[in-house]
Amino acid sequence: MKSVSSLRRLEIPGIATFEPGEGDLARLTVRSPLAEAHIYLHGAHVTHFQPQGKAPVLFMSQRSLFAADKPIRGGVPLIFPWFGARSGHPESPAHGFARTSEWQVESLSEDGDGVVVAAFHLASDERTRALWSYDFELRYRVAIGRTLTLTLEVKNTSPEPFTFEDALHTYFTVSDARQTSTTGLENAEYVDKTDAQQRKTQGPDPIRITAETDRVFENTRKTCIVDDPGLPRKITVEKSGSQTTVVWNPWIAKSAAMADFGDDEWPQMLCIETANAGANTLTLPPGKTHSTRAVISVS
Ligand code: TA6
Repeated sequence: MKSVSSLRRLEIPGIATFEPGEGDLARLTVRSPLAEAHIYLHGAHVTHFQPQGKAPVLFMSQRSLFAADKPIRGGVPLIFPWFGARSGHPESPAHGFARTSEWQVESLSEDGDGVVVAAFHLASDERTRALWSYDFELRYRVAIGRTLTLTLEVKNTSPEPFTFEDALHTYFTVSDARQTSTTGLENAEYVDKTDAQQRKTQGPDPIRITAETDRVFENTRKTCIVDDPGLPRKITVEKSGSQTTVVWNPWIAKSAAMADFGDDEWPQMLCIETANAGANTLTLPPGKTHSTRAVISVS
C-alpha cells in the first residue's frame, strides 16, 4: 500500500493533500474554492464530492469496508473489465478488479479556472493477468470544480484485440429515492435484472423507484437528470463514450443481504451508472484507446 509520504511531492499546498483515510488507506483530499472531494488510491475511488455551498453529491454507505481486498461501497466504483457477474467465471470478482486495485497517482494539477485535476494509472500485472489474460493500461482523470468530470481511459497494450465492459458506477445521495424521478431514458430499451433479465421498454414517463430497481439501459447516449424534490435539487449526468446507463436501487431485501450496506440506507441513494455493458460490450484493437466520461452537475 502506497505511503502518503511518498506522495507529498505531488501535493498542491492548501488545496490538494494526501493523508491516511478510512482503514488507513491513502486518500487524496481536495478543498478548493470550487468544491471538496476525496479520492482513495484504492480503486481510484471517488468517495466524496461537494461543490462549495451545495449538499454532498455522492452517497457513501456507513457500513462500507475500507480494505485492500474489498470494494468501497458508495461513491464512484470503477468497473473494468467486466460488469456484474463474469459470465462463465463464477469465481471471478463481481464488476472486475479495477475497483479493488491499488492505483498510482500520475499527476495532480490546478487549471487556470481553479479546477483540480487528478490523474490515476493502473497497468496489467501478474495479478490481473491471473484473472484476465490481456495487457492494458487504464488512466482515470478526475476534474474537481463546480462539476465533477470523470474520464476512464482504457488502452489495449496487448498484441491482440480484447473485449471489455466498463462503468462509472456512481452512487448519488438523494433525500428519498421514492420521491425522485429520473428523466432521459424515456422509451429506452432495458434489461431488467430484477425480472430474469427480461428485455423491456421504459414508457414515456420518468423512472420512479417503487421497488428494487436494476435496469441496464442499452444503446443510449442520453443525459439523465435526477429530480430530487426533497432536497430540493436536480442532479445532471451527461456522458460521452458510453452507450449503457444503469439505474439501481437495492430496496429492502437486497439492502439487508449486503453486509457492507445498512438495511435502512436504500432510500438515501440512487445509482445512475455511466457504462458500456451487455449488448454495448466494447472491442478494442491492439494499441487503441477508449474513453468513458461522465460530467456530473447539481442545480
Ligand atoms: O449496477 C447494479 C449492480 O450490477 C447490481 O446488480 C448490484 O449487484 C450492484 O451492481 C452492486 O454490485 P456490488 O458488486 O458492488 O455489490
